[in-house]
Amino acid sequence: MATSRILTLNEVIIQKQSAFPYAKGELSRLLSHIGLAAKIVNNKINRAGLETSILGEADNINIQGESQQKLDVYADEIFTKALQASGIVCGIASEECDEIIVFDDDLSRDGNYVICIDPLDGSSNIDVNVSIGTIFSIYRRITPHGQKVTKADFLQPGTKQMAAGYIIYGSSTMLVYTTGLGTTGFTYEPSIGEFCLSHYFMVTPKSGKIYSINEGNYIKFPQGVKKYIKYCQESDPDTNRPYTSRYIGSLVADFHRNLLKGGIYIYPKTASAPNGKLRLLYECNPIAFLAEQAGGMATDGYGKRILEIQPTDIHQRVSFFTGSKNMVEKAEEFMSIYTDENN
Ligand code: P6P
Repeated sequence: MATSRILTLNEVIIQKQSAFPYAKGELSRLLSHIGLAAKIVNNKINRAGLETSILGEADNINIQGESQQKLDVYADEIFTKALQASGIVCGIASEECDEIIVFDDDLSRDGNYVICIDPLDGSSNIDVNVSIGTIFSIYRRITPHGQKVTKADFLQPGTKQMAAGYIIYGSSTMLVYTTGLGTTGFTYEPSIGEFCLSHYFMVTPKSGKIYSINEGNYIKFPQGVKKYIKYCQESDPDTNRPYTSRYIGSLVADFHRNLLKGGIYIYPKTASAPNGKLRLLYECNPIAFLAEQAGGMATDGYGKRILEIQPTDIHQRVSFFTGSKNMVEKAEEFMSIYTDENN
C-alpha cells in the first residue's frame, strides 16, 4: 500500500518559500519559531488540569479591561521570547501589552518583520477545557533599519500582511496559516513533536448551515443583525434553513469549525460595545486574511472589507462578520436594509 510521506511545517514552508517575497529563509525561520512556541504553550495547556497552579486568574487587568488568566501571561511570555530569538522580528503588538514591544538588542534590532499577536484568545474557556487559540499577523517593517520601530509599523492595513495564522489548541492542536498563496493546515503529532501537513489547500464552502453569534446580546444588536438572526431561524428548504446556532465564545474554535463546514461568525457593534469587541490588528485582520484565502469573506457588516480598514490604534476594535461568502453577503444585505436609523 502506498504510504504518503508525512510533510512537516518546515518542509512545506521551504517548498513554498520560493513564492514568498523576501524569502531567503526568513519566513521559514519565523514560522518555525512560532511553531516552537506553539508546542511549548500546547504542552502547558494540556497539562493545565494537572498543574492547577497555572489555572485561574493572574492578579492583573489588561488594557482590554479583562482579567488576565495565568495562561494568558504565560503564552505571551513564550511567544515574545520565541519571536525575539528568531532574530528577524524587531517588534510586537500583543493583546496582553498596552504598548508595542520594541526589540532593541543586537540580534533583533534590524529584523525585517513586526508581529501582531493574541497569544491566547478565548482565555475565559481555559479552565473549562474548551478549545482556545493563538492568532498572529506578520508585517514587513516600514521604519528604516537603524531606527527603532514605532506604532506606525503596526498600523498597516490588513492587505499589507505578509502572513497570518492561528494555532487552535483543541481535541487536536493545529496550526493554520497563509502567506497569500492559499490557507494551509498542519496537525500537531506529539509522538514526533512536529506539525504535519493535514490540509494542503483549505477551501471554505460558499454557503453553510451554521451561524455563530452570542445571542445573549440580542437586545443590544443592530436591527440588521436581529433581522438576519430571524432569517437564519426561519424554515426554507431552498436556502438550507433553519440554520444551526453554534457559538462557544472562542473565536479561533468558532472560526475553524465554520471554515471547514461552512458558516458565519458575527461579533457586531452593540449598545455596550459601540465599536464591536474584537480587535482589528491581532484578531480580525489575520482571520480575515485566512478567510479570504480560503474563498470566504470578512467585513465590518457595513460593506467595509476588514483588510482595507486603516488602523488608528493598536488595540482598535471593529465589528466583525466573517465566513462563507454567500452568508456574509446575505448578512450585509440585511444590515444595509435594516439600518437603525430607519427601523
Ligand atoms: P463574548 C474571547 O474573549 C473573544 O475575543 C473571542 O475569542 C470570542 O469569540 C469572543 O471574545 C467572545 O465574546 O462577549 O461572546 O463572551
